[in-house]
Amino acid sequence: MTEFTYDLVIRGGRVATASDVFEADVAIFGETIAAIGHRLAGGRREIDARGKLVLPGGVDSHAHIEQLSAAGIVNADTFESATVSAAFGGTTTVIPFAAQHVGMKLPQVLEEYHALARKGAVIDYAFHMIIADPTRETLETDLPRLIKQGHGSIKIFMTYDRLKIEDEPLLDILLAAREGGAMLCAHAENHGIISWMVKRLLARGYTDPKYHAISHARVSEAEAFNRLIGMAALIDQPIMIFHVSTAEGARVIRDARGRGLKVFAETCPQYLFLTADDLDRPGVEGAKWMCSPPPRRAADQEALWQALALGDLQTVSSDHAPYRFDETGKLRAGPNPNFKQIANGLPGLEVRLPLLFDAMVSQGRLGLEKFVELTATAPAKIYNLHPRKGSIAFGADADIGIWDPQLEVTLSDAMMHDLAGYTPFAGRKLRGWPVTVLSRGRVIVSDGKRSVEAGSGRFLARSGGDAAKPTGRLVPDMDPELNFGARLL
Ligand code: DUC
Ligand code: ZN
Ligand code: ZN
Repeated sequence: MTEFTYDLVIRGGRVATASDVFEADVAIFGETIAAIGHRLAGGRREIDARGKLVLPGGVDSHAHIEQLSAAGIVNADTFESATVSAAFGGTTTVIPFAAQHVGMKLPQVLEEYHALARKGAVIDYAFHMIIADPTRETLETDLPRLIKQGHGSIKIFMTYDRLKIEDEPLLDILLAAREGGAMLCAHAENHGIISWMVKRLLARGYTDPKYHAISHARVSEAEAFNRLIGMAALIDQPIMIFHVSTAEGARVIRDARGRGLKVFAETCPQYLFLTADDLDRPGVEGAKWMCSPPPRRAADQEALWQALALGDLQTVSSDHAPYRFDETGKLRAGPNPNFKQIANGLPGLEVRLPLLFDAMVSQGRLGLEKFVELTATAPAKIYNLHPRKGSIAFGADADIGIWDPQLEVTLSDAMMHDLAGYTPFAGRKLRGWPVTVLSRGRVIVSDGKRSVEAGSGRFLARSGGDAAKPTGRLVPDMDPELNFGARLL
Protein backbone atom coordinates (compact mmCIF):
# COMPACT_ATOMS: atom_id res chain seq x y z
CA MET A 1 0.00 0.00 0.00
CA THR A 2 1.35 3.46 -0.93
CA GLU A 3 1.80 5.91 1.93
CA PHE A 4 1.07 9.49 1.06
CA THR A 5 2.70 12.40 2.87
CA TYR A 6 0.05 14.93 1.86
CA ASP A 7 -3.64 14.95 1.07
CA LEU A 8 -3.22 17.09 -2.01
CA VAL A 9 -0.27 18.47 -3.95
CA ILE A 10 -0.68 21.26 -6.50
CA ARG A 11 2.32 20.66 -8.67
CA GLY A 12 4.40 22.89 -10.92
CA GLY A 13 2.39 26.12 -10.88
CA ARG A 14 3.55 29.72 -10.52
CA VAL A 15 2.66 30.79 -7.00
CA ALA A 16 1.96 34.45 -6.30
CA THR A 17 1.76 36.31 -3.00
CA ALA A 18 1.49 40.04 -2.39
CA SER A 19 5.29 40.25 -2.52
CA ASP A 20 6.63 37.41 -4.70
CA VAL A 21 5.99 35.21 -7.71
CA PHE A 22 7.84 31.86 -7.89
CA GLU A 23 7.49 28.33 -9.25
CA ALA A 24 6.66 25.79 -6.58
CA ASP A 25 4.59 22.82 -5.56
CA VAL A 26 2.03 23.56 -2.83
CA ALA A 27 1.17 20.67 -0.52
CA ILE A 28 -1.91 20.47 1.65
CA PHE A 29 -2.48 18.32 4.69
CA GLY A 30 -5.96 18.47 6.15
CA GLU A 31 -7.21 22.02 5.80
CA THR A 32 -3.93 23.92 5.69
CA ILE A 33 -0.86 24.47 3.56
CA ALA A 34 1.78 22.04 4.82
CA ALA A 35 4.68 22.70 2.46
CA ILE A 36 5.80 24.93 -0.39
CA GLY A 37 8.81 23.77 -2.34
CA HIS A 38 10.27 21.80 -5.22
CA ARG A 39 9.76 18.08 -5.82
CA LEU A 40 7.53 17.68 -2.77
CA ALA A 41 6.52 14.16 -1.74
CA GLY A 42 3.34 12.63 -3.13
CA GLY A 43 -0.22 13.52 -2.28
CA ARG A 44 -3.28 11.31 -2.13
CA ARG A 45 -4.54 13.62 -4.86
CA GLU A 46 -2.45 15.69 -7.25
CA ILE A 47 -3.33 18.67 -9.43
CA ASP A 48 -1.11 19.46 -12.40
CA ALA A 49 -0.76 23.25 -12.34
CA ARG A 50 1.91 23.63 -15.02
CA GLY A 51 1.15 26.77 -17.04
CA LYS A 52 -1.24 27.97 -14.32
CA LEU A 53 -1.06 30.53 -11.53
CA VAL A 54 -1.60 29.43 -7.94
CA LEU A 55 -3.08 32.35 -6.02
CA PRO A 56 -4.62 32.90 -2.60
CA GLY A 57 -8.39 32.70 -2.70
CA GLY A 58 -9.94 36.16 -2.82
CA VAL A 59 -11.14 37.91 0.31
CA ASP A 60 -14.21 40.04 -0.43
CA SER A 61 -14.63 42.31 2.55
CA HIS A 62 -17.85 44.07 1.53
CA ALA A 63 -20.87 42.12 0.27
CA HIS A 64 -24.58 42.33 1.06
CA ILE A 65 -25.98 38.82 1.31
CA GLU A 66 -29.57 37.85 2.15
CA GLN A 67 -29.68 41.20 3.90
CA LEU A 68 -32.52 43.55 4.72
CA SER A 69 -31.24 46.56 2.81
CA ALA A 70 -31.61 50.33 2.95
CA ALA A 71 -34.45 49.97 0.42
CA GLY A 72 -36.37 47.80 2.92
CA ILE A 73 -36.13 44.63 0.83
CA VAL A 74 -33.90 41.58 1.04
CA ASN A 75 -31.17 41.13 -1.60
CA ALA A 76 -31.80 38.59 -4.34
CA ASP A 77 -29.25 36.04 -3.10
CA THR A 78 -29.22 33.44 -0.38
CA PHE A 79 -25.98 32.68 1.44
CA GLU A 80 -25.73 29.60 -0.72
CA SER A 81 -26.17 31.33 -4.10
CA ALA A 82 -23.96 34.29 -3.17
CA THR A 83 -21.09 32.20 -1.84
CA VAL A 84 -21.32 29.72 -4.72
CA SER A 85 -21.03 32.66 -7.12
CA ALA A 86 -18.08 33.96 -5.10
CA ALA A 87 -16.39 30.56 -5.35
CA PHE A 88 -16.85 30.40 -9.13
CA GLY A 89 -15.03 33.74 -9.32
CA GLY A 90 -12.12 32.63 -7.11
CA THR A 91 -13.24 34.21 -3.82
CA THR A 92 -12.99 31.99 -0.74
CA THR A 93 -13.66 34.38 2.14
CA VAL A 94 -16.45 36.91 2.40
CA ILE A 95 -17.46 39.53 4.94
CA PRO A 96 -21.18 40.32 4.61
CA PHE A 97 -23.33 42.27 7.04
CA ALA A 98 -25.60 41.55 9.95
CA ALA A 99 -27.91 44.54 9.57
CA GLN A 100 -29.66 46.11 12.51
CA HIS A 101 -32.58 48.35 11.54
CA VAL A 102 -34.31 50.76 13.93
CA GLY A 103 -36.06 48.89 16.73
CA MET A 104 -34.05 45.70 16.35
CA LYS A 105 -31.86 44.16 19.05
CA LEU A 106 -28.34 43.56 17.83
CA PRO A 107 -27.79 40.10 19.41
CA GLN A 108 -30.94 38.80 17.76
CA VAL A 109 -29.87 40.30 14.42
CA LEU A 110 -26.54 38.49 14.69
CA GLU A 111 -28.24 35.22 15.56
CA GLU A 112 -30.47 35.45 12.50
CA TYR A 113 -27.63 36.15 10.06
CA HIS A 114 -25.49 33.42 11.63
CA ALA A 115 -28.35 30.95 11.12
CA LEU A 116 -28.68 31.92 7.45
CA ALA A 117 -24.94 31.64 6.85
CA ARG A 118 -24.64 28.32 8.74
CA LYS A 119 -27.33 26.88 6.50
CA GLY A 120 -26.08 28.18 3.17
CA ALA A 121 -22.48 29.40 3.01
CA VAL A 122 -20.02 27.28 1.04
CA ILE A 123 -16.97 29.46 1.86
CA ASP A 124 -15.74 30.92 5.13
CA TYR A 125 -17.20 34.18 6.38
CA ALA A 126 -17.10 36.85 9.06
CA PHE A 127 -19.64 39.62 9.72
CA HIS A 128 -19.61 43.40 9.89
CA MET A 129 -22.31 44.58 12.31
CA ILE A 130 -24.46 47.38 10.86
CA ILE A 131 -25.65 49.70 13.62
CA ALA A 132 -28.73 51.76 12.77
CA ASP A 133 -30.18 52.11 16.27
CA PRO A 134 -27.41 53.16 18.66
CA THR A 135 -29.36 52.88 21.90
CA ARG A 136 -27.53 52.66 25.22
CA GLU A 137 -28.34 48.94 25.33
CA THR A 138 -26.81 48.45 21.87
CA LEU A 139 -23.65 50.43 22.56
CA GLU A 140 -22.99 49.70 26.22
CA THR A 141 -24.23 46.14 26.67
CA ASP A 142 -24.63 44.32 23.36
CA LEU A 143 -21.80 45.68 21.26
CA PRO A 144 -18.92 44.98 23.69
CA ARG A 145 -20.11 41.38 24.09
CA LEU A 146 -20.60 40.81 20.35
CA ILE A 147 -17.18 42.25 19.54
CA LYS A 148 -15.64 39.87 22.11
CA GLN A 149 -17.50 37.01 20.44
CA GLY A 150 -15.56 37.60 17.24
CA HIS A 151 -17.33 40.38 15.37
CA GLY A 152 -14.43 42.80 15.03
CA SER A 153 -15.98 45.43 12.77
CA ILE A 154 -18.95 47.78 12.73
CA LYS A 155 -20.55 49.54 9.80
CA ILE A 156 -22.57 52.73 9.77
CA PHE A 157 -24.39 54.65 7.05
CA MET A 158 -24.28 58.45 6.88
CA THR A 159 -27.13 58.46 4.35
CA TYR A 160 -30.32 56.44 3.58
CA ASP A 161 -33.50 57.37 5.48
CA ARG A 162 -33.83 54.04 7.27
CA LEU A 163 -30.24 53.66 8.36
CA LYS A 164 -28.47 56.99 8.60
CA ILE A 165 -26.56 57.99 11.71
CA GLU A 166 -26.29 61.68 12.60
CA ASP A 167 -23.06 63.27 13.82
CA GLU A 168 -23.68 63.05 17.59
CA PRO A 169 -24.61 59.35 17.73
CA LEU A 170 -21.80 58.72 15.27
CA LEU A 171 -19.36 60.01 17.89
CA ASP A 172 -20.94 57.58 20.39
CA ILE A 173 -20.44 54.71 17.95
CA LEU A 174 -16.84 55.73 17.22
CA LEU A 175 -16.16 55.72 20.96
CA ALA A 176 -17.85 52.33 21.42
CA ALA A 177 -15.72 50.94 18.57
CA ARG A 178 -12.58 52.35 20.21
CA GLU A 179 -13.44 50.84 23.58
CA GLY A 180 -14.20 47.44 22.03
CA GLY A 181 -11.17 47.49 19.71
CA ALA A 182 -13.30 47.16 16.57
CA MET A 183 -12.85 48.69 13.10
CA LEU A 184 -15.47 51.28 12.11
CA CYS A 185 -16.51 51.04 8.44
CA ALA A 186 -18.66 53.70 6.83
CA HIS A 187 -20.86 54.43 3.88
CA ALA A 188 -19.99 58.14 3.81
CA GLU A 189 -22.16 60.43 1.70
CA ASN A 190 -23.82 63.70 2.73
CA HIS A 191 -27.50 62.88 3.21
CA GLY A 192 -28.76 66.48 3.01
CA ILE A 193 -27.08 67.21 -0.31
CA ILE A 194 -28.45 64.03 -1.87
CA SER A 195 -32.03 64.59 -0.59
CA TRP A 196 -31.98 68.18 -1.79
CA MET A 197 -30.78 67.15 -5.26
CA VAL A 198 -33.32 64.31 -5.45
CA LYS A 199 -36.25 66.59 -4.60
CA ARG A 200 -35.27 69.20 -7.19
CA LEU A 201 -34.60 66.66 -9.93
CA LEU A 202 -37.91 64.85 -9.39
CA ALA A 203 -39.88 68.11 -9.12
CA ARG A 204 -38.58 69.08 -12.55
CA GLY A 205 -39.46 65.73 -14.10
CA TYR A 206 -35.94 64.28 -14.26
CA THR A 207 -36.90 60.77 -13.21
CA ASP A 208 -34.78 58.38 -15.32
CA PRO A 209 -32.10 56.19 -13.70
CA LYS A 210 -29.32 58.40 -15.09
CA TYR A 211 -30.42 61.20 -12.75
CA HIS A 212 -29.57 58.98 -9.80
CA ALA A 213 -25.92 59.65 -10.66
CA ILE A 214 -26.54 63.41 -10.72
CA SER A 215 -28.42 63.32 -7.42
CA HIS A 216 -25.34 61.99 -5.62
CA ALA A 217 -23.44 65.23 -6.30
CA ARG A 218 -19.70 64.67 -6.21
CA VAL A 219 -19.28 66.96 -3.21
CA SER A 220 -21.57 64.71 -1.14
CA GLU A 221 -18.75 62.17 -1.03
CA ALA A 222 -15.79 64.43 -0.19
CA GLU A 223 -17.83 66.38 2.37
CA ALA A 224 -18.89 63.24 4.25
CA PHE A 225 -15.35 61.81 4.13
CA ASN A 226 -13.98 65.01 5.64
CA ARG A 227 -16.61 65.10 8.38
CA LEU A 228 -16.17 61.42 9.24
CA ILE A 229 -12.38 61.71 9.28
CA GLY A 230 -12.61 64.74 11.56
CA MET A 231 -14.85 62.89 14.02
CA ALA A 232 -12.68 59.76 13.90
CA ALA A 233 -9.60 61.90 14.62
CA LEU A 234 -11.39 63.49 17.59
CA ILE A 235 -12.00 60.02 19.06
CA ASP A 236 -8.72 58.55 17.73
CA GLN A 237 -10.61 55.67 16.16
CA PRO A 238 -9.37 53.90 12.99
CA ILE A 239 -11.89 53.86 10.14
CA MET A 240 -12.45 52.14 6.81
CA ILE A 241 -14.17 54.27 4.17
CA PHE A 242 -16.19 52.11 1.83
CA HIS A 243 -16.57 52.39 -1.95
CA VAL A 244 -14.61 55.53 -2.85
CA SER A 245 -15.93 56.78 -6.20
CA THR A 246 -14.47 60.23 -6.91
CA ALA A 247 -11.04 61.77 -7.42
CA GLU A 248 -11.88 64.35 -4.74
CA GLY A 249 -12.80 61.60 -2.27
CA ALA A 250 -9.51 59.81 -2.91
CA ARG A 251 -7.67 63.10 -2.33
CA VAL A 252 -9.35 63.60 1.05
CA ILE A 253 -8.18 60.14 2.10
CA ARG A 254 -4.68 60.75 0.85
CA ASP A 255 -4.48 63.95 2.84
CA ALA A 256 -5.75 62.25 6.02
CA ARG A 257 -3.27 59.39 5.69
CA GLY A 258 -0.53 61.93 5.04
CA ARG A 259 -1.34 63.44 8.42
CA GLY A 260 -0.80 60.07 10.05
CA LEU A 261 -4.46 59.25 10.67
CA LYS A 262 -5.54 55.62 10.60
CA VAL A 263 -7.87 55.93 7.64
CA PHE A 264 -8.27 52.90 5.39
CA ALA A 265 -10.32 52.92 2.21
CA GLU A 266 -11.57 50.70 -0.59
CA THR A 267 -13.00 51.07 -4.04
CA CYS A 268 -14.97 48.58 -6.15
CA PRO A 269 -14.94 47.34 -9.77
CA GLN A 270 -17.99 49.47 -10.62
CA TYR A 271 -15.92 52.62 -9.99
CA LEU A 272 -12.94 51.32 -11.96
CA PHE A 273 -14.81 49.91 -14.98
CA LEU A 274 -18.20 51.71 -15.24
CA THR A 275 -19.17 55.37 -15.62
CA ALA A 276 -22.38 57.37 -15.12
CA ASP A 277 -22.99 56.97 -18.88
CA ASP A 278 -23.78 53.29 -18.21
CA LEU A 279 -26.99 54.44 -16.50
CA ASP A 280 -28.07 56.38 -19.60
CA ARG A 281 -30.21 53.77 -21.37
CA PRO A 282 -33.72 53.75 -22.81
CA GLY A 283 -36.58 53.49 -20.30
CA VAL A 284 -35.59 52.12 -16.90
CA GLU A 285 -32.93 49.71 -18.19
CA GLY A 286 -30.30 51.94 -16.54
CA ALA A 287 -31.58 50.69 -13.17
CA LYS A 288 -29.34 47.65 -13.61
CA TRP A 289 -26.31 49.95 -13.26
CA MET A 290 -27.64 51.93 -10.27
CA CYS A 291 -25.61 51.79 -7.11
CA SER A 292 -24.61 54.25 -4.40
CA PRO A 293 -22.36 56.05 -4.75
CA PRO A 294 -22.89 55.95 -8.51
CA PRO A 295 -20.23 55.22 -11.10
CA ARG A 296 -18.63 58.55 -12.09
CA ARG A 297 -16.35 59.59 -14.99
CA ALA A 298 -13.34 58.21 -16.84
CA ALA A 299 -11.11 60.74 -15.02
CA ASP A 300 -12.29 59.35 -11.67
CA GLN A 301 -11.41 55.83 -12.79
CA GLU A 302 -7.88 57.03 -13.51
CA ALA A 303 -7.66 58.80 -10.15
CA LEU A 304 -8.81 55.64 -8.35
CA TRP A 305 -6.24 53.49 -10.14
CA GLN A 306 -3.60 55.99 -9.12
CA ALA A 307 -4.85 55.94 -5.52
CA LEU A 308 -4.59 52.13 -5.54
CA ALA A 309 -1.07 52.33 -6.93
CA LEU A 310 -0.01 54.81 -4.24
CA GLY A 311 -1.64 52.86 -1.41
CA ASP A 312 -4.17 55.59 -0.59
CA LEU A 313 -6.82 52.92 -1.20
CA GLN A 314 -5.83 49.49 0.11
CA THR A 315 -8.52 47.08 -1.09
CA VAL A 316 -11.01 46.44 -3.88
CA SER A 317 -14.24 44.80 -2.69
CA SER A 318 -17.35 43.96 -4.72
CA ASP A 319 -20.08 45.71 -2.67
CA HIS A 320 -22.20 42.85 -4.03
CA ALA A 321 -25.82 43.99 -3.58
CA PRO A 322 -27.98 42.05 -6.04
CA TYR A 323 -31.53 42.98 -7.02
CA ARG A 324 -33.38 41.33 -9.88
CA PHE A 325 -34.59 43.53 -12.73
CA ASP A 326 -38.21 42.63 -11.94
CA GLU A 327 -41.00 43.27 -9.44
CA THR A 328 -39.05 41.55 -6.61
CA GLY A 329 -36.13 43.95 -6.95
CA LYS A 330 -35.34 46.97 -9.11
CA LEU A 331 -38.95 47.29 -10.35
CA ARG A 332 -40.64 46.74 -7.00
CA ALA A 333 -42.44 50.10 -7.29
CA GLY A 334 -43.85 49.17 -10.73
CA PRO A 335 -42.61 48.99 -14.32
CA ASN A 336 -41.84 52.73 -14.56
CA PRO A 337 -40.36 53.85 -11.25
CA ASN A 338 -38.57 57.14 -10.77
CA PHE A 339 -34.90 56.76 -9.84
CA LYS A 340 -35.58 57.30 -6.14
CA GLN A 341 -37.90 54.26 -6.06
CA ILE A 342 -35.23 51.89 -7.39
CA ALA A 343 -33.10 49.81 -5.01
CA ASN A 344 -29.39 50.62 -5.19
CA GLY A 345 -26.85 47.92 -5.79
CA LEU A 346 -25.10 45.65 -8.29
CA PRO A 347 -24.15 41.98 -8.26
CA GLY A 348 -20.37 41.57 -8.25
CA LEU A 349 -19.03 38.75 -6.05
CA GLU A 350 -18.32 36.49 -9.03
CA VAL A 351 -16.75 38.99 -11.42
CA ARG A 352 -14.63 41.06 -9.01
CA LEU A 353 -11.48 38.97 -9.36
CA PRO A 354 -11.73 38.19 -13.11
CA LEU A 355 -12.31 41.87 -13.98
CA LEU A 356 -9.33 42.93 -11.89
CA PHE A 357 -7.13 40.07 -13.07
CA ASP A 358 -7.78 41.02 -16.69
CA ALA A 359 -6.97 44.69 -16.05
CA MET A 360 -4.06 44.22 -13.64
CA VAL A 361 -2.37 41.03 -14.84
CA SER A 362 -3.43 40.35 -18.45
CA GLN A 363 -3.31 44.00 -19.43
CA GLY A 364 -0.48 44.73 -17.02
CA ARG A 365 -1.90 47.52 -14.87
CA LEU A 366 -0.09 47.32 -11.48
CA GLY A 367 0.75 43.61 -11.90
CA LEU A 368 0.16 40.24 -10.27
CA GLU A 369 1.51 40.89 -6.76
CA LYS A 370 -0.58 44.04 -6.43
CA PHE A 371 -3.62 42.09 -7.65
CA VAL A 372 -3.07 39.57 -4.84
CA GLU A 373 -2.51 42.35 -2.33
CA LEU A 374 -5.64 44.36 -3.18
CA THR A 375 -8.01 41.41 -3.49
CA ALA A 376 -6.79 39.01 -0.79
CA THR A 377 -3.85 39.93 1.44
CA ALA A 378 -4.71 43.51 2.34
CA PRO A 379 -8.37 42.88 3.22
CA ALA A 380 -7.30 39.83 5.26
CA LYS A 381 -4.82 41.98 7.18
CA ILE A 382 -7.11 44.96 7.71
CA TYR A 383 -9.93 42.76 9.02
CA ASN A 384 -7.62 40.59 11.12
CA LEU A 385 -8.03 37.37 9.15
CA HIS A 386 -4.36 37.15 8.19
CA PRO A 387 -2.23 34.93 8.25
CA ARG A 388 -5.00 32.34 8.22
CA LYS A 389 -6.55 33.91 5.11
CA GLY A 390 -5.25 36.01 2.24
CA SER A 391 -1.90 34.41 1.36
CA ILE A 392 -0.15 31.26 0.25
CA ALA A 393 2.00 30.47 3.25
CA PHE A 394 2.97 27.57 5.48
CA GLY A 395 0.18 27.00 8.01
CA ALA A 396 -2.40 29.17 6.23
CA ASP A 397 -5.79 27.77 5.34
CA ALA A 398 -5.55 26.09 1.95
CA ASP A 399 -7.82 28.61 0.22
CA ILE A 400 -6.44 28.68 -3.28
CA GLY A 401 -7.44 29.72 -6.78
CA ILE A 402 -5.70 27.99 -9.65
CA TRP A 403 -5.92 30.42 -12.56
CA ASP A 404 -5.50 29.79 -16.27
CA PRO A 405 -3.96 33.11 -17.28
CA GLN A 406 -4.68 32.51 -20.98
CA LEU A 407 -8.32 31.43 -20.77
CA GLU A 408 -10.55 33.94 -22.53
CA VAL A 409 -14.07 34.36 -21.19
CA THR A 410 -16.81 36.70 -22.38
CA LEU A 411 -19.01 37.61 -19.42
CA SER A 412 -22.71 36.94 -19.87
CA ASP A 413 -25.83 37.02 -17.70
CA ALA A 414 -26.36 33.29 -18.22
CA MET A 415 -23.00 32.23 -16.81
CA MET A 416 -23.47 33.95 -13.42
CA HIS A 417 -24.25 31.84 -10.36
CA ASP A 418 -25.90 34.50 -8.21
CA LEU A 419 -29.63 35.17 -8.34
CA ALA A 420 -29.61 38.74 -9.72
CA GLY A 421 -30.29 37.43 -13.23
CA TYR A 422 -27.79 39.78 -14.86
CA THR A 423 -24.28 41.17 -14.62
CA PRO A 424 -23.62 44.85 -15.31
CA PHE A 425 -20.39 43.72 -17.00
CA ALA A 426 -22.02 41.44 -19.63
CA GLY A 427 -20.23 41.40 -22.98
CA ARG A 428 -16.77 42.16 -21.58
CA LYS A 429 -14.07 39.87 -22.87
CA LEU A 430 -11.59 38.94 -20.15
CA ARG A 431 -8.33 36.97 -20.20
CA GLY A 432 -7.62 34.86 -17.12
CA TRP A 433 -10.03 32.75 -15.08
CA PRO A 434 -9.93 30.64 -11.89
CA VAL A 435 -10.41 27.09 -13.18
CA THR A 436 -10.03 25.28 -9.85
CA VAL A 437 -10.86 26.76 -6.45
CA LEU A 438 -10.09 25.28 -3.04
CA SER A 439 -11.46 26.21 0.35
CA ARG A 440 -9.60 24.75 3.36
CA GLY A 441 -8.12 22.07 1.13
CA ARG A 442 -11.42 21.00 -0.44
CA VAL A 443 -11.86 21.47 -4.17
CA ILE A 444 -15.09 23.46 -4.26
CA VAL A 445 -15.13 24.42 -7.96
CA SER A 446 -13.35 22.72 -10.83
CA ASP A 447 -13.76 23.19 -14.58
CA GLY A 448 -17.10 24.90 -14.18
CA LYS A 449 -18.54 22.39 -11.70
CA ARG A 450 -19.43 22.90 -8.07
CA SER A 451 -18.41 20.23 -5.59
CA VAL A 452 -19.29 21.66 -2.20
CA GLU A 453 -22.22 21.33 0.17
CA ALA A 454 -24.35 24.22 1.34
CA GLY A 455 -23.49 25.09 4.92
CA SER A 456 -19.90 23.86 4.83
CA GLY A 457 -18.45 27.38 5.14
CA ARG A 458 -17.28 28.37 8.63
CA PHE A 459 -17.60 31.49 10.71
CA LEU A 460 -14.29 33.28 11.24
CA ALA A 461 -14.31 34.81 14.71
CA ARG A 462 -11.87 37.71 14.90
CA SER A 463 -11.07 40.73 17.03
CA GLY A 464 -10.46 44.13 15.46
CA GLY A 465 -6.73 43.41 15.36
CA ASP A 466 -3.88 45.85 14.69
CA ALA A 467 -5.64 47.92 12.04
CA ALA A 468 -8.36 48.83 14.55
CA LYS A 469 -5.94 49.93 17.32
CA PRO A 470 -6.01 53.68 18.05
CA THR A 471 -2.85 55.66 17.31
CA GLY A 472 -2.63 56.89 20.91
CA ARG A 473 -2.22 60.46 19.64
CA LEU A 474 -4.97 62.67 21.00
CA VAL A 475 -6.12 65.93 19.46
CA PRO A 476 -5.69 68.84 21.94
CA ASP A 477 -9.42 68.93 22.78
CA MET A 478 -9.24 65.33 24.03
CA ASP A 479 -5.85 65.49 25.69
CA PRO A 480 -6.10 66.05 29.48
CA GLU A 481 -2.65 67.69 29.39
CA LEU A 482 -4.00 70.36 27.07
CA ASN A 483 -7.72 70.63 27.89
CA PHE A 484 -7.63 71.69 31.54
CA GLY A 485 -7.58 68.05 32.66
CA ALA A 486 -10.92 66.94 31.24
CA ARG A 487 -11.02 63.18 30.55
CA LEU A 488 -13.36 62.48 27.64
CA LEU A 489 -12.01 59.18 26.32
N1 DUC B 1 -25.13 51.04 -2.00
C1 DUC B 1 -25.05 50.75 -0.72
O1 DUC B 1 -24.90 51.62 0.09
N2 DUC B 1 -25.12 49.49 -0.33
C2 DUC B 1 -25.37 48.45 -1.19
C3 DUC B 1 -25.21 48.75 -2.58
C4 DUC B 1 -25.26 50.15 -2.95
O2 DUC B 1 -25.38 50.51 -4.09
ZN1 ZN C 1 -22.52 51.55 0.97
ZN1 ZN D 1 -22.39 48.18 0.47
